[in-house]
Amino acid sequence: MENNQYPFVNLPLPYHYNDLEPYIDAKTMEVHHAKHLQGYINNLNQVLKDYQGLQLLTLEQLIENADRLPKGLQAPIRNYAGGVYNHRVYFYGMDSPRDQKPRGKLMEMLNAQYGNFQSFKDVFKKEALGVFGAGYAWLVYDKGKLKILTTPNQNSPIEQGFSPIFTIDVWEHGYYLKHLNERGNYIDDWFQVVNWDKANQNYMSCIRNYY
Ligand code: MN3
Repeated sequence: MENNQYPFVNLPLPYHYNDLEPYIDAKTMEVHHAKHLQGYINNLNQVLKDYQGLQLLTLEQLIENADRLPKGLQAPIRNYAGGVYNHRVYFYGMDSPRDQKPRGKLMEMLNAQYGNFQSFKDVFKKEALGVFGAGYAWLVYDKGKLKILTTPNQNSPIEQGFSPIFTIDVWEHGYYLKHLNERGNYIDDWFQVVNWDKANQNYMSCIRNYY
């Protein structure tokens, strides 16, 4: 991940805000990236400003070590470093709608574990719908296998040692302008813009690091 240390900046996305239309609207993307993610970046920099030791840690290291930080820092680091990391995984995990199917080794593993792509989507959607309030649903890699899990707020699965393949942000700010209260429609639309090349790359690097 680029810009992985203090001071954090909001990197431009590798696509335009309107490139995910008609599935995710340009206004939502703009507010989400330029306002919400920017807010997390500003808050994280503000927290780290007075802690030179912590400024040397990567974004991942900050999150992975959150429970070893002084009590007063744990929640801000979890919320803000998590907010930056999780949003980056979410934004980089999307691309303009193309061939909306997994490929390569990732597709083989999804088929092996879930039967077929549709069954995987059904399970993933059910989990994402089940997130109470704000949070994320993730496909992660865990010791040789894929796993679907959810996290509340800005908690990140890397704190528990899981490696993300992709994530969907189900905070309402990610879909309310277009999909209103219909989170299920948003999840269906998000599946049309998943960047499966990126997902497969993430999966391949998980496999390489595991074996
Ligand atoms: Mn968000």
